[in-house]
Amino acid sequence: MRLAARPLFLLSLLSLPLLGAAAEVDSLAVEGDHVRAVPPGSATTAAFMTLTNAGETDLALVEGASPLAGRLELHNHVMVDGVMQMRRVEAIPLPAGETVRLAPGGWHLMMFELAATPVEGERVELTLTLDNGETMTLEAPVQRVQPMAMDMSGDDQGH
Ligand SMILES: [Cu+2]
Repeated sequence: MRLAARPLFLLSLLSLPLLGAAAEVDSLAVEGDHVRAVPPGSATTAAFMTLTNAGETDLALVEGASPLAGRLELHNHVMVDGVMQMRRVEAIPLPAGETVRLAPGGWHLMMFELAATPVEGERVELTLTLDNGETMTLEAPVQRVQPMAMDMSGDDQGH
């Protein structure tokens, strides 16, 4: 039952320190993390954020997980024969000194097998794993996200 299941994976705001959505692991800063609000019954959604590697060592995001999603994949959009398609990738590179945006039409965290519908205003726990073994956990707010115009023609809509 959807409503009963929700507290298992959506965090209680009362139990959280008031740190905001940003998180930091050593040299990596996360800003603007959010999960796309989707219509009830949707099987998938996506998470977006801006990652800045302020250190001197190249990093890569190699894994993501969330209690909301039975499966989470790293995705990118690529142009194939003039058509934008989503592709699973093994890693999202985070070069030293650079800022990488996970945004509609580009890199994103694809969330499958949703345990419930993420509703605007809620927060969703996301755990990111880097190639150096470090992990960070975010509490990403659920927000409405405009799909990229090119997504509208295919079944990749909204990712
Ligand atoms: Cu995707």
